[in-house]
Amino acid sequence: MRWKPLVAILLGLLIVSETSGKSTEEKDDRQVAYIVIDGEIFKVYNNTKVALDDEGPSKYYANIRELPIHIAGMRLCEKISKDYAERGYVSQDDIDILIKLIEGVTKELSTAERQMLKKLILDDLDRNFQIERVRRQLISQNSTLEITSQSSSLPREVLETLPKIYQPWIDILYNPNSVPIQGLNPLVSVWWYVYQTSSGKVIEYNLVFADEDHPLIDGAYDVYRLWKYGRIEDIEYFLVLYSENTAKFPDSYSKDQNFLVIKPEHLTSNEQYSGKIYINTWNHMMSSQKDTNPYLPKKIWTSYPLIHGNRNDAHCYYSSQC
Ligand SMILES: [Ca+2]
Ligand SMILES: [Ca+2]
Repeated sequence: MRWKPLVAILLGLLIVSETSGKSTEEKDDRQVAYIVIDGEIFKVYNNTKVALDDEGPSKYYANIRELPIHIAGMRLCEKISKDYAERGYVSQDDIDILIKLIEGVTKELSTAERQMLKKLILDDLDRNFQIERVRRQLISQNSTLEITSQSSSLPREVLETLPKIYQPWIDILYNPNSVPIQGLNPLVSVWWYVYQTSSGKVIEYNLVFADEDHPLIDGAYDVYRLWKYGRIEDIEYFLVLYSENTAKFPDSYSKDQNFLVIKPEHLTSNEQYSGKIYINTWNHMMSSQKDTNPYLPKKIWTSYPLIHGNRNDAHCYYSSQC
């Protein structure tokens, strides 16, 4: 009968931790205040902690003393994105200043790490440009078919193409000893949207992950994404060309890259759609045919929140910028 006292102790510990957890939250809630800077509203807890992203499952808080750097970073990201959209290139000085600002709220990077971050930022700018191009193409072929978001009336082409998503467990489970790939980046939701084009129906699937973790410069890259997108969640997409049963990955194709690739390439390709989506890299590049990490155990997602909306709807649901 020795287990009884042990169970009682364990239950006691659970009750204590539950109670203390709640009291901390209540204390935070009581002391919440707001600060408005340059038209943006920030939530401040206990006069010290600022919520920079508290939409969706992943949160990002910063010390209030760092707030001016974060705001400067957000504004510079806006300018860089605008310059890139208008001119097709950006000032190297702006990118260097952006990286200095990122270092100001994370840590000093080595020369190699700075180069790595610069490449990630330039790839990201280019990628958004390409994604916008694909969206315009779809819309120009689109006869604006809007389909209801009621799950009871999910269209047949969505029911028939819902993906099974294969994600490595190391990306999902929390592993504090595996720095910086600590996990906790599970699939959060799947968004669907149907375009009626001149060559048939095209289903857009956006997959939302709680975060993504770069193997070497995760903190710095997270801050860039936070400034640029107003969220920590990572959103990747693919299209299913229904009549051909083809999956198209615009800048989201992994090819042969595997999970821990240091300098991932955002590739574009079409494959026969298998109904399976393999998440092959840490930044969630995909393939419908090839698992590039056959030795990593995986979670197969067959259950997930399924939400009607396009890429921008998914972005705005999780971003503090919309
Ligand atoms: Ca991360
Ligand atoms: Ca990603």
